[in-house]
Amino acid sequence: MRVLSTEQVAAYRRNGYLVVPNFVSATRCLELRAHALVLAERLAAECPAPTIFTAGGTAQHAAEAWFLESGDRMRCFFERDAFLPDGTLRAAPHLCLNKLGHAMHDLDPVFESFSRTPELAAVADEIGMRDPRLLQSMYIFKQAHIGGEVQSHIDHTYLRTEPRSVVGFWFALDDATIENGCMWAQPGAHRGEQGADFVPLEAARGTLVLLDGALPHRSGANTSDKPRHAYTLHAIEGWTHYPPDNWLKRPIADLRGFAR
Ligand SMILES: O=C(O)CCC(=O)C(=O)O
Repeated sequence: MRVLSTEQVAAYRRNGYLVVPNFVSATRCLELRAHALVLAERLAAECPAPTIFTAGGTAQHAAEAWFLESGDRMRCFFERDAFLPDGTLRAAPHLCLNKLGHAMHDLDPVFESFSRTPELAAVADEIGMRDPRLLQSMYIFKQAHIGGEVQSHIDHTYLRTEPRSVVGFWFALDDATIENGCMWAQPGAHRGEQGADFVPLEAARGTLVLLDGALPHRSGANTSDKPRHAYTLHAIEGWTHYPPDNWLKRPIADLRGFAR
């Protein structure tokens, strides 16, 4: 199976990103979206008091452990602006979430089948991955009005292998526009080229955006009244060294690829 053209692969290498419209059908996107809301409601109900994410001291420590121990689990994380001054949530918990993370691709059958497809296996192969392993999944809500900004970063900082190998597979489950906080990336910066401005990666529902692990990218706050749901997978090469001081603690040998 061939999914990307030679020109698309060349553009990915040159720019460090590739926007692939219509990669997933709208129906599949809406199925995942509906399922994520049900899962979110369950996870939010199971979550210890969400106020633990607001304050300093012990509370902050608990919040960090909640994050750091989520690499092989499904957990929910709240938006900073979801809290009223008295510490209570502005709306139903699942409408206040920033994201779910970080192992839905292994632990949830609906996410698993979205994450492991022959088309994704072909894309990974076409961009030169030899032994892709799924390390992390995130369901990002970017809620209307309160969806926070994601500051510029490279994924290799958070998911480090030696040598560098991480690739992001980001799926627009809603139309992502400048207004509702689409991704932005700096073309060519993964090759050390400096000077290019960030460009918006507007993406209609069903679009796949590939991101080289060394490419600076960010997304704006969502000040609009339209949510911007997205799902993202990060894959690393199985033959690399995965240093144990990475925040996400999973042995590389336990990770599986794109095949079901
Ligand atoms: O969806 C976003 O706003 C940011 C996602 C991101 O940074 C990533 O998938 O690496």
